[in-house]
Amino acid sequence: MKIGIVCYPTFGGSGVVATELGKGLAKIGHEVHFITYKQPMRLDFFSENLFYHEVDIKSYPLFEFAPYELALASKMVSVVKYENLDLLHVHYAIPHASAAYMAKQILRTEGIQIPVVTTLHGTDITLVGKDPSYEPVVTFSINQSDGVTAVSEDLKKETYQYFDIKKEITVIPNFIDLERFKKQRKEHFKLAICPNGEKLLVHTSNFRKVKRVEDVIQVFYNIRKEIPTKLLLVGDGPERDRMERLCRTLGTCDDIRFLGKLEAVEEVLSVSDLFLMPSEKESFGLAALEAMACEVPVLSSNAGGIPELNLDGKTGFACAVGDVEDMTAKAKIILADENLPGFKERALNRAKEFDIHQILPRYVSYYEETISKT
Ligand code: GMT
Repeated sequence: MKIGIVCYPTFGGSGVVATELGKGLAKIGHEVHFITYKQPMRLDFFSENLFYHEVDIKSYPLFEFAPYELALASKMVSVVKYENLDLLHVHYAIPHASAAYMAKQILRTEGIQIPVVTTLHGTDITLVGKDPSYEPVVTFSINQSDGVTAVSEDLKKETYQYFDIKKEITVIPNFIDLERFKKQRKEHFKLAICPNGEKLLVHTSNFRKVKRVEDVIQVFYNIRKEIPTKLLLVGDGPERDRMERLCRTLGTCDDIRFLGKLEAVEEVLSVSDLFLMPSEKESFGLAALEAMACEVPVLSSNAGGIPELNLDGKTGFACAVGDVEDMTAKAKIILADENLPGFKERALNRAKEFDIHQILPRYVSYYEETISKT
């Protein structure tokens, strides 16, 4: 097949999923055309089946906001037409699904039919999409898509709850490349960070409010009173400054390292004992899956789709959002020397259920089904 993939090319989970999906499809012989405003992260190599089309956003003094959606729709039209695409797969409803609808209508006037699959990732529904400033367009463009997928059962449920959706939503969970995300021998890292055999906690995110990074620091602070522990914070975003101030107030700065944005996050995960994800909302929790693939158990909130991935009491624990006391107690259970190996093994086994080789064929079948119906 010839597939066009539209996504946000930044560090966010939806962009990572879209990029890895495209790379996986290209590996098994499909031709994949990425359409975005910037070269996606992790797409920095040559493959005969991968193409990148940059959306050209023209500015003009009259525009306070350049109309990205129009530039995107125009680019979709030309790529579908000149590359003879069979299907467009847009990741994240806003504004990709509505731009795809516009492109589809334009192409129809030229006698070209292009099926559109929209994948919902989370904040496009739970945070941004249901805001009245976007809701009518989101509802319309989801209903106009030829196929709709969501990354968890919970996200599917929330979508039906908040929007008047007539379409069937198919759940295809996120996936992981186990050849990249696996425990690596990086003992020298561990020794450098934890010279006295301390336990190592880790959190990776885009440091937005929804991630509740303050709970990570608070849980760490509580554990450290009893167990020698260090904390690595990977990523960056709007909450970073406030978190640095919190560390100073709690007097924990010596035991916390802010690593910023890291491409090779698997190296840090390889030496970690516990991954923390106390998010307020999380449709799936891709970062937790990456940790589990590196044999790191997960202490999470039970928000959204996280419990579909992190099995409470088995691969870690899923506590109520904001219940820092319970999170501390559960973290201590996981970190106990007699429990940790079991949690690590079960985390890895669970991650294997989301192996890209198992999930990718589900997208391929979904594409074939959608094309045959259009
Ligand atoms: O979590 C974010 O802020 C980024 C966001 C995105 O759209 O890139 O992540 C969402 O999509 C990921 C990939 O499907 C999911 O793993 C995340 O759980 C989801 N985030 C939220 O629902 C908050």
